[in-house]
Formats: sequence, C-alpha cells, structure tokens
Amino acid sequence: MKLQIKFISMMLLFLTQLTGIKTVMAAEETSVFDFPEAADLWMRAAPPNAKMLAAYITVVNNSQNQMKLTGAFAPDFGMAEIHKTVEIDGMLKMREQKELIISAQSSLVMKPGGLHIMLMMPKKKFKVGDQTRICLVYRNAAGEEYVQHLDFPVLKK
Ligand SMILES: [Cu+2]
Repeated sequence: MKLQIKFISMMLLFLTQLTGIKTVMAAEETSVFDFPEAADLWMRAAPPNAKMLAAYITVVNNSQNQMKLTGAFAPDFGMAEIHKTVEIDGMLKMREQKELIISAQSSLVMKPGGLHIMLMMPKKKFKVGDQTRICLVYRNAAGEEYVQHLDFPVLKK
C-alpha cells in the first residue's frame, strides 16, 4: 500500500513535470518564427564579366500568419535587393521592393520578367553547378526580423 502511494505520487510528479515542459514549449512556440518553405531557388548563370546577376525563388508561407519579405543580403556580392520588373511606357524598368507581404497560406513567386533578387558587385565568378548563399530577411506581424540562409544553385535556364 505504502509502495503504491509512493508510486502514484511519483507518477503525479512526473505528470506535473511533463505538463510543465509542455507549457514552456507552448509559450516558446508563439515566439518562434515559422520560416517559409523555399522552393525552386536558383541563380541565373551569367557571363563571367557580368556586374549584375539575378536569383529566383518561390517562398511558401505555410503558417497561419502574414509575413513580410523586407530584403536580402548575399556574402558573395556587394549588394543585394529585391526587385520587380515593371513596364512603364513600353520600357522595362526595375523597382526595388522594400516590403513584400506574403499572406498566410500563400506563396510569393519570383521568376524571370517579374520579381527577382538583384545581386550586384559580385566578389567572385560563378559557373553552372556552383552554389551561392543568399539570405532573405523577413518580418513577422510584431515587426521582429528573421533571416533565412539559403544556398542557391547556379543554373542555366
Ligand atoms: Cu533587378
């Protein structure tokens, strides 16, 4: 009987600890950023003397929260910006996009002729099959910044 009580109290202690851990995890979960899924990422191969390169990606926001893509940086380049190609008076121009909203359960598609990551001042030469690191900067609803580090393969398409 005594042994049984001891066993039950130990079980209770164990359960309390379990619940305790669960509570902490739930609290942490709310502050953890749900990074979007990165699909079809690639950097377009360019001639070796190219001063500007472009990279593309599909960003899939599987979370229940809206997020914003606010910029990019790339260690292999002097500058990286998110651009959109737009037609103005029959001329194709590129406009920097300082904030792109990605609604919950939706995706943002970057592809040639539209949104792209513009990479300027390359610090090295790339060939097909290489990879280059590009970091995307997101903000959640609370304005907190999160950086996603991705390796983009260099492809000729
Ligand atoms: Cu551009």
